[in-house]
Amino acid sequence: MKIEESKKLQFLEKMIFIRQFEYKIIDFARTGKIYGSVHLCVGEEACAVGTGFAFKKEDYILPTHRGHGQAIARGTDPKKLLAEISAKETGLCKGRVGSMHFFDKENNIVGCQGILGAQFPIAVGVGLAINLRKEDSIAACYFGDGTSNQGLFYEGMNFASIWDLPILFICLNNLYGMGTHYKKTCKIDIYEKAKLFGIKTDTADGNDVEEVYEKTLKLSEYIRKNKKPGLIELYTYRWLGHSALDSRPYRPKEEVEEWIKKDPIKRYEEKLLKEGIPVEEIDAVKASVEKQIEETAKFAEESPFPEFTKDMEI
Ligand SMILES: Cc1ncc(C[n+]2csc(CCOP(=O)(O)OP(=O)(O)O)c2C)c(N)n1
Repeated sequence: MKIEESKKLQFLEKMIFIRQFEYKIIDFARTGKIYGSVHLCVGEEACAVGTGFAFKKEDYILPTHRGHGQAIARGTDPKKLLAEISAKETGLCKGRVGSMHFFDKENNIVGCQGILGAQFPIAVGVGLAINLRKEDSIAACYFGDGTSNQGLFYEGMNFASIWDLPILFICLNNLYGMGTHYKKTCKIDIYEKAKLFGIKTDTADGNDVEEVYEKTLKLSEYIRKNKKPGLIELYTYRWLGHSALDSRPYRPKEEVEEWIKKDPIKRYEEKLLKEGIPVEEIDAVKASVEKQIEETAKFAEESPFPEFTKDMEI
């Protein structure tokens, strides 16, 4: 598949943006601007961007508890997202739900779930609604490797399969569910589980944005055309801890180093340079991201808290 140069630069820009957005959240957390837990997707940017760009406007998206990147790649306004994470009135959901439960009506993001597996029955409902309304959309349901051990995953697969629902299940296999390697909890990989339900599957290098994009696009078109579910498993790595409190003692140093060498952003930047995209264009992308991030942070910082919190001590 030939991907236009302008799209390639958009891939790069969005990946860099997502990474900087997540690091900005760390800044916010360290300086007391965020309350509660946040789950960051540094290292997994190619999964968010490669999938997000493969969907149509009318598709429905169900991100994970680690869903900032998935939403930004989909088109969510990052200012409203950071304001939401900072519990501000200008947030996507008026600052009421924060990092793990936001939705974005404008972009058909029908909600993230803090309860692992809760997205599966919701995706089944969305898939059923698409069929009943005879829409041309699909539902994209993201989940992690650890979440595939929830009973709701199997029920969701079964309903999607027997009712021929247009759902794309996207497994972000970052190797760990909190501190446990997926090989300790799954005898088989996650795409193999879906095969047991007669669901069409694929796998991709989750650190290769173009491969993720092309394979997601192909499987999405199959789902759209045939009104049948599919599952894609993306192999990637979460660079940071599960959440802010996790110092990652369970991961061998060599493993972390090996995955950092496969940095999806650095790798893509090198690929684009090799293809002849001038370094000035890449530098311009980086400068633009830096500016956007500062504007995003300023917006969130300067936004007011909801009125009802004014007498609360935090
Ligand atoms: C039903 C339920 N059980 C446990 C938790 C606590 N919990 C939050 S994230 C997580 C690990 C999820 O792992 P995975 O699905 O692989 O996603 P990742 O965090 O690696 O992105 C756990 C156990 C929860 N939120 N919901």
